[in-house]
Amino acid sequence: MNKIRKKFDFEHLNINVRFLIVILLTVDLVILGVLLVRRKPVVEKPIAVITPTPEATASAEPEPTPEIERNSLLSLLYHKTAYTAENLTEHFTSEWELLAHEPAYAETSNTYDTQTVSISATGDSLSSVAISRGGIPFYSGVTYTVFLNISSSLPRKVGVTAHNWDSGAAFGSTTLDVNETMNYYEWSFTPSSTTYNGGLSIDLGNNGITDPHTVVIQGTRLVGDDSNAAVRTSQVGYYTDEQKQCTFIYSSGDLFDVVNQETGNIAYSGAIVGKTENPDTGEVNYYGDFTNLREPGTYFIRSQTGVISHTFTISDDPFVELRRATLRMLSYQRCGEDLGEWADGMSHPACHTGHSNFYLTDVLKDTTGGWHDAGDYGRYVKTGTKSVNDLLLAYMNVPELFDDVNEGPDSGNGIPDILDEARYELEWLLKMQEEGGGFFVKATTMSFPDDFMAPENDLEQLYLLAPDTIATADAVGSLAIASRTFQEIDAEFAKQCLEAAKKGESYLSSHSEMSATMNPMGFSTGQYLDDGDLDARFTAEMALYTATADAGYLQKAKDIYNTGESVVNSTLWNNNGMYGAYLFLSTEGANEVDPEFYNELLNVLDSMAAEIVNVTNITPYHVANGVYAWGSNSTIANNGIVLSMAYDFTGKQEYYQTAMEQVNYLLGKNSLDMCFISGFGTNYPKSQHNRLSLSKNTVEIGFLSGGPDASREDKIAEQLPADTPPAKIYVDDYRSYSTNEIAIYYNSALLYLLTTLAW
Ligand code: 9MR
Ligand code: 9MR
Ligand code: ZN
Repeated sequence: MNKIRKKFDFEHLNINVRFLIVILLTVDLVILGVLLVRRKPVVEKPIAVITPTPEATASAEPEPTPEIERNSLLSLLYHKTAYTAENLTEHFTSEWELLAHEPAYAETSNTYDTQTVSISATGDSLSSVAISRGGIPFYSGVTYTVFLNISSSLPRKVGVTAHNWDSGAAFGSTTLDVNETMNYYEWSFTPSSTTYNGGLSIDLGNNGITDPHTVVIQGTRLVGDDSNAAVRTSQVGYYTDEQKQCTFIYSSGDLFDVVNQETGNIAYSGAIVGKTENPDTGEVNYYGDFTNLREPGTYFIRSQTGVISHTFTISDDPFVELRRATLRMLSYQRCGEDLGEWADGMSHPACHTGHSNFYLTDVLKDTTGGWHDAGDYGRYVKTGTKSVNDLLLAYMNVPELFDDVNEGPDSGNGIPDILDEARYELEWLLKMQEEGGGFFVKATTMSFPDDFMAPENDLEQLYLLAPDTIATADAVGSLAIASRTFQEIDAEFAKQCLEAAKKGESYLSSHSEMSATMNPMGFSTGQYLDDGDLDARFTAEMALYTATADAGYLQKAKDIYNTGESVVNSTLWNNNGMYGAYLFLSTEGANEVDPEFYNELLNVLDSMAAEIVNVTNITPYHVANGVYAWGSNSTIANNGIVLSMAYDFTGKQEYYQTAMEQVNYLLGKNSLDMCFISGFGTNYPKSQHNRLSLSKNTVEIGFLSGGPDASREDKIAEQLPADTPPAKIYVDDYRSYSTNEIAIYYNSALLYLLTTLAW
């Protein structure tokens, strides 16, 4: 793969610089900001949130123009999706010819749309007499149908064949039983290769009949049905210097153009290649590459057969607005705070303000604040912490991408909005710690409220469910990271985070067995079942080590690692050891402290990334997903995070590009034609499972949907046809919570990618 992009200006310093990114307590964040300055400041550029689609010319049955009908006997209603008078004319340059090989003899007389063939001698074979024509482009994989009315004064068999005019090779043929009655026939064929000089013949020679007779043919039509063909791109945009690809669904010809939306000019042309069967989508896919188009602008793709894409931009930062909206989504999820004017249609008074009851005790605790987890109003430690990690690491990676003007609740307070947002959850997290150091797993009502319940009206009793080692380890990790991030901003808060983290770690040390709190009888809110805590414990110890430089924590992390359990896999809420590995790898001097362990973790990260690339290489959309399960979009984003992390330390362009392909998938380069983030691209979810937007009757902006779930875990997904391929089991319907719910940790993963992959 080409070296397309260097992440840092000073590439040779790449790794050294990265050591500094996640810092020891002593390193000054301000200095870091300077060291990490990227090629250019973030330019505020308004990006149209809703981009217009080029006029679709799809399925309406085309009408041949009168001129064409006059001049021809075969109307080529060429390619359903692409029909225009212009290309119709083009395909009529070659006329029907009558061929009659001696001893055959025949004459034709043509009137409007009708051809009369008088055959006085049928010759030796069926093809001795034929009317035929060439010059018809046939594209492989497209199904063509010939429609005609035909009669014969003597009953007889008539042959119809489609072929390559130059080589004579047949694409298919059929025999029609024809008699005195004018009958209507249809016949379809699918060429197995493309030719620009295809031919059609109607064979009227000898097939047992030698007596003179007359055949009348009327209203012949040829339609190439490529109405299932489509082309998918990101519906938002591509970086100027990034690899740029589009995926074709079914045959769309051999060539494509990238058309400038404003001028109509062709900015780039390329080949459609790489035919691949796609079992996940049930499609045959092809792709086109337009990496070399680097001119900023708004474009769409048009294939040779006229299939067109949605519009997209090419620009120096196509994601300015998207990054803002993805972050602002978390502000909408704030619980216990009046969402003021900034929240527009989603404004509401403070919600869930009552104390929470530690279930089955008489303890009442203030646990107000934090984010609503998803489309429900539950607040869960296991997922909230994952989101905090994404925010803090995104900020620590590229602080200069974040400002204080995000039009969110704390904009203008002198602190980057992304840190305000993380802190909102962290303050809640601190309240979720019990005396012994453990963290309650969640604060929720017993069951989910009605789908249209406004947060401020959800007044059922809130409960805390018992601490477990998973939630506690997760909380320790996030608080320890925060203790570093906030050091420069608010040392007092940083200290509070660190102390809470240490106390949580003591709890973990005295609870060496995994515990996992389940829903007691009567509870039906999210369980977030997880089958192991070692990944979270590993990240907790590493976060504390990199926050304190206390070798004891490193030793514990190594001990966990050396249990032989696989703990460093991903950044998913339930499998998040990769955060710990990343923290260690990016800490200055880590490779000197423990070179062997450093290399071990680097190798694990590198090979995880290589494995993900392998998966993407066999999926035509280059998507890092083999199994479409609940939250598949988040799995995809998190695999993107692993790739991005691996890129940080290896500089392998392939990892960068593949990570970016995950973003492209989420933004529309997928079989469903969806930009999965509400309010962005042309075709985005408008009915997400989200109680806040449902109760306020608003389509929110910047919310990532969970995506296809082949297990069909709701009544709406169940209704999709039985043969729907896995990657298409998605419904933009709020009742389809298994495919169209939103969640804080879906958005945070996307935000991480949009940050670390930014130029
Ligand atoms: O709204 C709930 C959503 O947040 C959860 O992800 C989902 C699965 O636990 O459940 C949703 O609530 C549904 C409940 O489980 C069953 N009755 C219908 C509820 C939403 O329509
Ligand atoms: O992500 C969870 C999925 O794996 C489960 O099958 C499903 C049903 O229990 O719940 C999902 O998690 C939801 C949680 O229970 C409540 N908040 C929203 C979560 C995402 O949909
Ligand atoms: Zn609330």
